[in-house]
Amino acid sequence: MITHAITRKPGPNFADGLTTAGLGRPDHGLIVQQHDAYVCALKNRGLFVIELDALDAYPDAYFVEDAAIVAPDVAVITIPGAPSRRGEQQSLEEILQAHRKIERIAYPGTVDGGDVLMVGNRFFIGVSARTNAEGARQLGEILARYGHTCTTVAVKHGLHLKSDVNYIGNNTLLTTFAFETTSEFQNFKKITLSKQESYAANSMLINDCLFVPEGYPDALSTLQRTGYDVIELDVSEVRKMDGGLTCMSLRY
Ligand code: CIR
Repeated sequence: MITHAITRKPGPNFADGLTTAGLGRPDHGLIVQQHDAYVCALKNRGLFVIELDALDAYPDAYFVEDAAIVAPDVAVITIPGAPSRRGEQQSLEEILQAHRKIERIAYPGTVDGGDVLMVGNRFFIGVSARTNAEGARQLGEILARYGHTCTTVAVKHGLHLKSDVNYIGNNTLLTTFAFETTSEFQNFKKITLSKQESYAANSMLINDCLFVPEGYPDALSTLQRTGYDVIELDVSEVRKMDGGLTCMSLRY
């Protein structure tokens, strides 16, 4: 049961963050509205939300998911893969130490939390342009010490593993074509999205509710058939910065 979330407000300079999306410059007023709606939706599902202030020096810092991994009994503070994001993790560590034992990734290992998919006590760690093999190795070793099983998965498409594949309960993965036949995921049932709707693979399960990005009608109707409550949220400005629903919170 998820009871807590940590979020961070997007700062006025959030549009200076990293992006490859090519969808135009995002609007600050609009992302603030979208972020507020996101936080509000988490609270409406009963979560206690710890809302952090923007970090002026780190325009991508509202993507809090990348700077830490929160497992049931440990939080692992990462070294983000992008040099411009290294330093976001400090203020998260201060919060998380009240809730979990803290472990840390050590350089030259790098890990972005967006590459870490948790399914019960199994973790899939994407090795990507951001999470290197050494980071994945260290994270695997730490999580194994806490009784978790880890499997690495090559991310050859998209920014992070969870840009393309997310767990939605009942042994089911919501995925794009990129991971449909990945051998590491062979024992899961899969819902594979069409190319046009692949962005909706970054949907987020919060207990008995699925948060889905707005604007993907086929994904929406498929997910409504799962029996979960489904909530659509507009994240158009977040998408322009290569982010999505899971990236904007740490959930535990
Ligand atoms: C970045 O490139 O690092 C940010 N602009 C986007 C990070 C998105 N995070 C995520 O998918 N977990």
